[in-house]
Amino acid sequence: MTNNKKVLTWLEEMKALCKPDKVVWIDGSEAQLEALREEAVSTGEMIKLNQEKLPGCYYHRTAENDVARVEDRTFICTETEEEAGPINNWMAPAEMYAKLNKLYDGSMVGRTMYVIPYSMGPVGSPFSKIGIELTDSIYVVLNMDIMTRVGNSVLEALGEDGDFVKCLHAKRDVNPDERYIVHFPQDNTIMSVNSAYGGNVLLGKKCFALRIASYQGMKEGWMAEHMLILGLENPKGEVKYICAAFPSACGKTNLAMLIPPKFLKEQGYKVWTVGDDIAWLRVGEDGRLYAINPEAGFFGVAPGTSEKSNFNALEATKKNTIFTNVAINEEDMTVWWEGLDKNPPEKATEWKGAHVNGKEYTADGNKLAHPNSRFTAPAINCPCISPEFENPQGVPISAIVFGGRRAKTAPLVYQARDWDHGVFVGATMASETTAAAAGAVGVVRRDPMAMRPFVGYNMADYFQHWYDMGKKIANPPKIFNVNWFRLDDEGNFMWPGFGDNMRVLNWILDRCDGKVDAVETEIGFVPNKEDLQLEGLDLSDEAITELLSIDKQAWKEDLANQREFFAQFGDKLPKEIKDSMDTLEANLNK
Ligand code: GTP
Ligand code: SPV
Ligand code: MN
Repeated sequence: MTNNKKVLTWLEEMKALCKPDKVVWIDGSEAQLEALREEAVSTGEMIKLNQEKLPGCYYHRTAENDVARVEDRTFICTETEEEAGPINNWMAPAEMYAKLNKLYDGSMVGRTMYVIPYSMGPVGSPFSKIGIELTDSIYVVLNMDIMTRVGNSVLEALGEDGDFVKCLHAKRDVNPDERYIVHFPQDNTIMSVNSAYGGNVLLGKKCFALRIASYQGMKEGWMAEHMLILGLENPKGEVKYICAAFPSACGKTNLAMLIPPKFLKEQGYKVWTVGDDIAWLRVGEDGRLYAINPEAGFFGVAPGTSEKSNFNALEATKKNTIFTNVAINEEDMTVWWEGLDKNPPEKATEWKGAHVNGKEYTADGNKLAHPNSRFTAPAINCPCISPEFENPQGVPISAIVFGGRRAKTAPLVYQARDWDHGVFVGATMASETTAAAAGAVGVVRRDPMAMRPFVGYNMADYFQHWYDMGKKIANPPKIFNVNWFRLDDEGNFMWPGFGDNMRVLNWILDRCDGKVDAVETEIGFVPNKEDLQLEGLDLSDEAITELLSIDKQAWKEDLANQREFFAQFGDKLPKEIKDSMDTLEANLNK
């Protein structure tokens, strides 16, 4: 345990509030975790899967009303409303604490409070930060153990006087009307109540590593971003690193673990995964931007994950993995989800727990797995995990890529003119909403830097922070935007995506190396067709032209929407954004 007085004092206060029967410190030992797994199985909280086919794997089902992040119940409670800004829900801290304290009061009577010391980032890395999560859910303990570095080594690193993020989670009765996911950035505190779903309760992930960390980064001169990190190895054995920010369920895990098309694989191209969801970025002594992945596992979207689409992710889930809200194949106690293969199990338990004939059930258009069902897999299981995954200094970033789901408007790829224009490209991102958050799916909304749900302070200040960082990075990464999701008039994806995205990554790195020219358009640089490696693709010349084309009318409409979106920031909006909109307008009117 620890002599850290701040930890002990806070723990006593939280015990007095929640009134658990028992307090258990998580030490990170396999024996303790195994006992918890057994306990969770005995109470039905988890189901043990086929231990021959899926050793160390378990299944968990959440309540039907508790299957995704809840953005409308997520709050940033800063002293003033202006500090939280117009995008975040806000309430005065005193008022929110009073409201929450009533909900936590006695919430753990008859239950156990688990104390989870965890590190975001390798223990002891200069990038890393420590959190302590108190929870009454074994599911949370076991997931946190996969997703972060947990246990005694963290307490040692914290020492007697170290600071940490205070995280309190109580499951209660998962009442959606009293569900709150609340951040107090100025108090280093996160409070989550009435949920048991991933992003709402694994408080190291979105709550700490993005919302609190983005605030810390703004204060301390670094960045916390919703980005994958990958290393692309060329046939000479050189590895260059790329960060990419796509909104939830828009392809980060897939891109991070990409397997190149055959002809590129044969030439020696390869992708290494450093991270699939979150990057913490700092300026290195050489003036380059360096990134670490603060997480230790993947909390990935299950549906659509197959041997063909993402072999590496699927491999990662074959041992020591927790599956949430997928379907169970009752025949052999393995798992199934839409897109795994074309063969739904006949004897299946669908995600809500009903026993069904999977073939008949899916034939009627029902889904066996929830669209936001997930796997929690240790990063070390991934066959393409980067040798730099644990590097405490991080990896140097050559390119930053933004992207979203856009049926129209956004071309396959374009490059920003410079850092400041790149910030504008990120700030004007828009994407169709997905099942990763509760609410409507498929609605285009502005999602700057894929951070709309995750910036822990005023987004106008966040934009300014990006501009400020640009001034500190002597050798900044080049900035790009991609869109794998353009649709043709019949509603089919025009670009094959997945492994073939490697073709776009190679163009991006060629641009970083100054190896290829590009066409300057109204919105930035797009590829010359002949510079894209298109061999072996079933793609007509018209289709590729269309994918790279700029529809001026559509962009004029987008610009009008940008102006409307940015207007809500009033005088706080950085002048650079306004200038970039004016430049775009002038370009489109030329
Ligand atoms: P979060 O974990 O929510 O942050 O999601 P993510 O950004 O990691 O998305 P992920 O890679 O899990 O992909 C989400 C969905 O998009 C899956 O159903 C994928 O099959 C699909 N997808 C990923 N890449 C592509 C692509 O290149 N083209 C198409 N058409 N679909 C893709
Ligand atoms: C996302 O929604 O972006 C996720 C899953 O990565 S969650 O942990 O629920 O946020
Ligand atoms: Mn994510």
